[in-house]
Amino acid sequence: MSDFDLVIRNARAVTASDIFLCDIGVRDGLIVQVGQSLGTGKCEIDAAGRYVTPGGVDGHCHLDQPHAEPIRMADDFDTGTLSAACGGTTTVIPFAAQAKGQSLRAAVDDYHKRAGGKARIDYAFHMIVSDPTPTVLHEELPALIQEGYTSFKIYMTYDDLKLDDGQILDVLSVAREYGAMCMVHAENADCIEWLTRKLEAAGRVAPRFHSHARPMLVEREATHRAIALSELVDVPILVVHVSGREAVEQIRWARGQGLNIYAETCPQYLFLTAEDLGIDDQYEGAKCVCSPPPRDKSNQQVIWNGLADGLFTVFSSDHAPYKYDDAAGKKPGGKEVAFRHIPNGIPGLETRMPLLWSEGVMAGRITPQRFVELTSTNAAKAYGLYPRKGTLSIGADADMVIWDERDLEIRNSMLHHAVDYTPYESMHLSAWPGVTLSRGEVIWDGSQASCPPGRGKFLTCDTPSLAPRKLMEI
Ligand code: DUC
Ligand code: ZN
Ligand code: ZN
Repeated sequence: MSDFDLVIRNARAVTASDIFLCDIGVRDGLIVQVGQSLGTGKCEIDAAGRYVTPGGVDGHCHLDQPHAEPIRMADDFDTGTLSAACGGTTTVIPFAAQAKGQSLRAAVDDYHKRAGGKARIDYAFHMIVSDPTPTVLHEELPALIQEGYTSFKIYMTYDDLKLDDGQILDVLSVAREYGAMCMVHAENADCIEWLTRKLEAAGRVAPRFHSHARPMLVEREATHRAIALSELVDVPILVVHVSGREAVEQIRWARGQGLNIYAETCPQYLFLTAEDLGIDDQYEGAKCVCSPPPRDKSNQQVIWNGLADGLFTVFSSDHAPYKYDDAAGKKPGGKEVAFRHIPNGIPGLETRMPLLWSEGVMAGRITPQRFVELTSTNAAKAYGLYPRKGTLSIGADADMVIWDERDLEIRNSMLHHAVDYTPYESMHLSAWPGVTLSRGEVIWDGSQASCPPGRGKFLTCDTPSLAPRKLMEI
């Protein structure tokens, strides 16, 4: 009779605070013991010489999010979560997006239908609030937060999603009263529209002009405004996909004021630059059109600094999967279109963790503990999943990655998403997940996935520990 369902032996275990050599005992999908020379397991994995980290929690990815015709996301919950598992991510939190005029509840119900029976790893939902009507503010949002949808994203740009400042103050007040985390996409919509029209009038519509229409100034201004609105309401916010120096400076300033401003960055701001959007009229740059756009080498260093020194709270993929050579993707209706009409986003669910382990930890830029904090622990804390997810403690779900240190070249053909490219094609890495475990089951063994559609469980979220309720009047 075995003591455990699974024992991982000789792990070099990493949490957000420590590294220690241990065996990890798993029963019924949970970590039940961490110690030396544990008893026997029905299954045993020898991790000698290898790091074992908590499974990744990707707190910002888009899967099967509805779009107007002809655009369609390449990944649904089936392919998206398969891809996540093979890259060491064991929990995803994509977005139930409210269309203007739609009830928030209807958006959440619809999203459950899209995920159910398909997700291969555990998942929770953020909401996107695009239409904060009195019913949404006073009935739907409070009720949904109390039911375990405790985070939502708001946009300061995109015509179909953006909120004005008064609307932002209204939703932030609800976040404060009910204890929810508000994620903010900070870019100034009017500046982008004005610049886009000028570029179009000059015939400058190739993909690379996407970055000319969204200079850092538009991100800096909106980041500052979002910080001010958060300060006015006295509620934390999490500024998502921070791209470079100017937004970073605003966030550093806010932190210096003692404000609870959290920040996220993503692989594209470490490994891509505006040059990846193409030269002259090349259309292939459409593959890297995302918002905010990648900046330049010096800004990549600013982002690395923020990852190393604690400025950033989370490192997410912002996986937004559109095929390149496809009428539903980067060539809408089968045509090469002006940059305004290129769907924004790049794939990255599977490459997020290996990129940061290889180029961050193994290259000596961040510690293993900081890696864990950025890719797993803090997302679990920011979105109400901690300590069930995001750590290697007794009672936590046995979600883990055992890292293989080996040289490899990223090829789209080795990835499991349904996108026809990766922005990181041919990049050299020195590590990849050798084993991914979800609730004690091996779902990726370094070459094969074994996580059927439907095995992923929906997670309701607690009040985020980084955004506790405040009941006092302002
Ligand atoms: N920008 C977003 O805000 N979301 C999806 C992808 C992108 O580029
Ligand atoms: Zn965004
Ligand atoms: Zn996004």
